[in-house]
Amino acid sequence: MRIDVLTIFPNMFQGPLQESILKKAQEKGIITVNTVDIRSFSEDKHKRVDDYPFGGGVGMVMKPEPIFAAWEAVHGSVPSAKTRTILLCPQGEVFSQRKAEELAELDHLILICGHYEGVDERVRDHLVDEELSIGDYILTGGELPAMVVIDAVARLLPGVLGTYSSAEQDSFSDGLLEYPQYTRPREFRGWQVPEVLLSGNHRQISIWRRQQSLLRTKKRRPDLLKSAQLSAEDLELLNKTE
Ligand code: 9D3
Repeated sequence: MRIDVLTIFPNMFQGPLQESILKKAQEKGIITVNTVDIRSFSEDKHKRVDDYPFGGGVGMVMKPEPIFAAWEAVHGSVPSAKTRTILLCPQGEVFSQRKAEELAELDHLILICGHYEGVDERVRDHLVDEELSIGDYILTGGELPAMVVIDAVARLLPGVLGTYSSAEQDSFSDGLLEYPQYTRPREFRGWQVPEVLLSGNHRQISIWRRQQSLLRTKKRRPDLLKSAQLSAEDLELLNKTE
């Protein structure tokens, strides 16, 4: 997969892309991430990328010309690719695991990072296929959201994660929160690891974990519990709260 990121802050991407799994995914050639500095496409003598809003109002609006020029420089760079152009902006549809799975099927993503108070509407109308937000809180720009999308999509591509983690991902799809996990030592500052996990009784362990997942989801994310597929045993585990 090729990912082009159109941004006025290309340096923001260097940290996250040069560590850990995203670094490996690039080294393995599974993803290629190319940041494009929108400012370098400004024809303005001051290299301006924003301007005052027509009609007045506070803040600045990102100009269309440098964004269109930057897009034209990368669009078509993957021949016959399934390509999608996505604008990261607060008005977008909220990004989800389902959306990450959908995007992981494509060959070429072009991510445009919004900034200032907004982006000229002609970018949305004539360049962008889809707008995404990462949630209901206000950030300073679309760069961190673009990194979130890259991270969530990249880990789904074949070969990025080990087989163990990929299988684990399937179990997450039951839509419950994870159970509590422990490692050595058995006692830390007087706090014990739950006895059942040391018992060697694998049936009891998996029942305990399932119950913990259910109870935790009920308490913290009742919205998830409503859409989860629960068995008769699950309902029993939820009701017998010791
Ligand atoms: C004055 C109205 N604001 C819209 C809610 C203006 C505004 C605030 C913040 C315009 C742009 C931004 C910068 N944020 C993003 O570009 C952004 C974002 C976000 O702030 N939250 C969650 N997801 C995203 S995706 C892009």
